[in-house]
Amino acid sequence: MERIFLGLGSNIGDRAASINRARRLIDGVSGVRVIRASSLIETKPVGYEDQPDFINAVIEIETTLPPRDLLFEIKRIEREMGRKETFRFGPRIIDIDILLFGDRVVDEPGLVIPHPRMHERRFVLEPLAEIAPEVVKTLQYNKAHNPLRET
Ligand code: PH2
Ligand code: MG
Ligand code: MG
Repeated sequence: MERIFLGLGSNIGDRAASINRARRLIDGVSGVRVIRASSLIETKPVGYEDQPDFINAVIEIETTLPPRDLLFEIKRIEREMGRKETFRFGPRIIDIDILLFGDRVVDEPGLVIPHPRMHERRFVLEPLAEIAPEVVKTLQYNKAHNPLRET
């Protein structure tokens, strides 16, 4: 069984309600089931700092959908929840990112898996470690032993 993890974030409006609603909408997609959810944590904005604090969480799902179709459903839910395109790393009512899709590697326009910045983001690693500590250990092992790593 492939283990699939999604990152959720919100820093506009009722942030906790938006995370919970996103979780329910994801669970409601046909062919998708949420099997584990982390706690909600409050985090300082990373990347672009002049914006409100976030609430973040990570969920584990099972799905029969391939990554592209899952991404399509995620984008539909973001739109349905009122997400407006602002600027990169800017404030958002909901952000849903595919972090890991088993051990698949995808690098296409608009879809990169594993999520390229997840390894350096505490707002991802902390809730991920809560629901899947062995996955975070593997990520950190791979990062430490990858001969192509920088520095
Ligand atoms: N998402 C970003 C940029 N910065 N910072 C926090 N704390 N949480 C986020 O979810 C987040 C961020 C881009 O998606
Ligand atoms: Mg994001
Ligand atoms: Mg996103």
